[in-house]
Amino acid sequence: MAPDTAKVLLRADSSPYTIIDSSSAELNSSGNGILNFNEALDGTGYFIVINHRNSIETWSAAPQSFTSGNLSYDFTTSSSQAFGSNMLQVDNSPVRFGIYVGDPNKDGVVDVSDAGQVDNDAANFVAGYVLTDLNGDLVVDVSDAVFTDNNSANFISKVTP
Ligand SMILES: [Ca+2]
Ligand SMILES: [Ca+2]
Repeated sequence: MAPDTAKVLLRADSSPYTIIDSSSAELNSSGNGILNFNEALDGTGYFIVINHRNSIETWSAAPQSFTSGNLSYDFTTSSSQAFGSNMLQVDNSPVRFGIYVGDPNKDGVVDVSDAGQVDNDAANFVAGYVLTDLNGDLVVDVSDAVFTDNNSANFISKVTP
């Protein structure tokens, strides 16, 4: 993947799933990142919520807890690592899953309004670190529009408890 910043929230394990803490870090080309949280407690369950600038917000399948100040969670091993299995297989060897991209207006749904935004920027040859560059190559073109087209056709939206 193209390295990019993700914001990760820790949310309480029961309704209304209050935001307990948040942290941002750049995820590397393997999708790994180390985040520091100041408010998290050992032995308390938190949903891990990934927020990325133009992707669908994605929650961990179940609450996770810290032990001795550490928590490791890998979303990529199976779609079932995400709440509602809301991820897509992005590689066969090794098998890897990723969160859905294509929500530059960040309303939790990939639909025609996102596709319109990408199509407009592609028509205007927009380049750089912009929300409509969905594959992270710093250019907005038809290869980005494929994501909004496919994911809107499949009615991709965020799935939360
Ligand atoms: Ca959207
Ligand atoms: Ca692009």
